[in-house]
Order: sequence, then C-alpha cells, then structure tokens
Amino acid sequence: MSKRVFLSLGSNVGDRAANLREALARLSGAGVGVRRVSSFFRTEPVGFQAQTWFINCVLEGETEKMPLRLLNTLQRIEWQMGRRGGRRFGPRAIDLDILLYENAVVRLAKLTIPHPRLAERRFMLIPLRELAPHLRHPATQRTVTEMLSETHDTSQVIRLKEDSNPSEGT
Ligand code: A4P
Ligand code: MG
Repeated sequence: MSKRVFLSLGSNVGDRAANLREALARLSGAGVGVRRVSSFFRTEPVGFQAQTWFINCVLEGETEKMPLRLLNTLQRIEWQMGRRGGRRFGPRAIDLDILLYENAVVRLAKLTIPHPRLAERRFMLIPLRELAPHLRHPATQRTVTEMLSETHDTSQVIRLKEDSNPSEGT
C-alpha cells in the first residue's frame, strides 16, 4: 500500500533551483513517486541570518517505504549530492525533510513526524499551502492555512515566477 507524503526541499549553495530539480529526479528514481511539486520560493534564512537565501519547495509524493526507510533514502540523496555534515542549520546544497506521512505521528530519536518545526516555518507552510491548504496536522488538528495565520515566523518567502529563473535577487 503506497503512502501519501509531503517532503520539504531546500538549497542555499550553488545553483539552488538546479539542486532542487536534481533532488526531485533522484527521489523519483529511489522509490518516491513525485505527484505534485509546489512553486519554488526564495526564502530568507531562518536560524542564521548571514547565509545566502534559500530556494525551497514542497512535493507531494507516494511511497511504499516505511518512515525510517524513507528518511534513509533522503539522507542517501543528501549525501550523494555533496552534503557532508557541516553545522546544523548551516549552508547546504540540499536538505530533504519529511513534513507529513499520511496521518502518522512518529516520535523517535532520529525521526519526528510531522516535522517538529512545521508550524514555525513559513518556508515550509507557504509551499505546502499551495498543494494542500486544508490538510490537517495529525496532532494539533490545525489546517495548513490555520498554521500559517498563527505562526510567529515573519521571515520572507517570495514565490519565483519561473522555477527555471533562480538567479534573480539575493
Ligand atoms: N530528523 C528528525 N525528524 C526529521 C524529519 N521529519 N525529516 C532528524 C528529516 N529529518 C528529521 O537533520 C538533522 C536530523 O534531524 C537528521 O539526522 C534526522 O535524523 P539534518 O538535515 O541533518 O540537519 P538540519 O537540516 O540542519 O537540521 P534540521 O533539524 O533538519 O533543521 P530544519 O528545521 O530543517 O532547518 N531557512 C530557510 N529559509 N530555508 C530552509 O530550508 N532550513 C533550515 C534547517 C534552517 N533554515 C532554513 C532552512
Ligand atoms: Mg534536514
């Protein structure tokens, strides 16, 4: 039985939009069917102000993988795309996070689903709203639209006109 998942993709090193596209292709080749992809957004870094702005998007996918297997797949792709540790919240060619996995609530040392910072991240909520505004957080029961209107995050998230035009702006 395949499961519906929402994944967050982010990059702030190199050709950021190309990195997102490469990750989407690698996911498709690794057992994560890509159903829909949000627009790409230029996003102000959250956590470290000094970094280059990110490009973020969210995908709706379908997979047979159990949550920890899926995490493993994401980490393998991050590794293949040149992520070699580095500081937490620091610059990265690609960061792949599991936002939602069906209605599952998972609390393990290395995996929390829904993503623990989903409600505090406009760079996750705004792309997610494009795909699923009425989707509910399985623990808080808030919809994506509600989480956005309630979040304290004020960082900027700007939709790119074309996902092929990553070079405009910062
Ligand atoms: N982990 C736990 N739950 C999950 C989950 N649902 N999905 C664990 C993915 N991983 C999860 O992640 C650290 C550990 O989190 C993993 O080993 C996994 O076992 P990481 O990717 O190695 O490190 P990270 O990304 O630096 O930390 P983390 O916790 O993922 O941070 P965030 O909250 O994702 O923030 N600003 C903008 N504008 N755009 C961004 O994309 N990203 C971050 C990272 C900070 N600021 C940003 C952005
Ligand atoms: Mg991460």
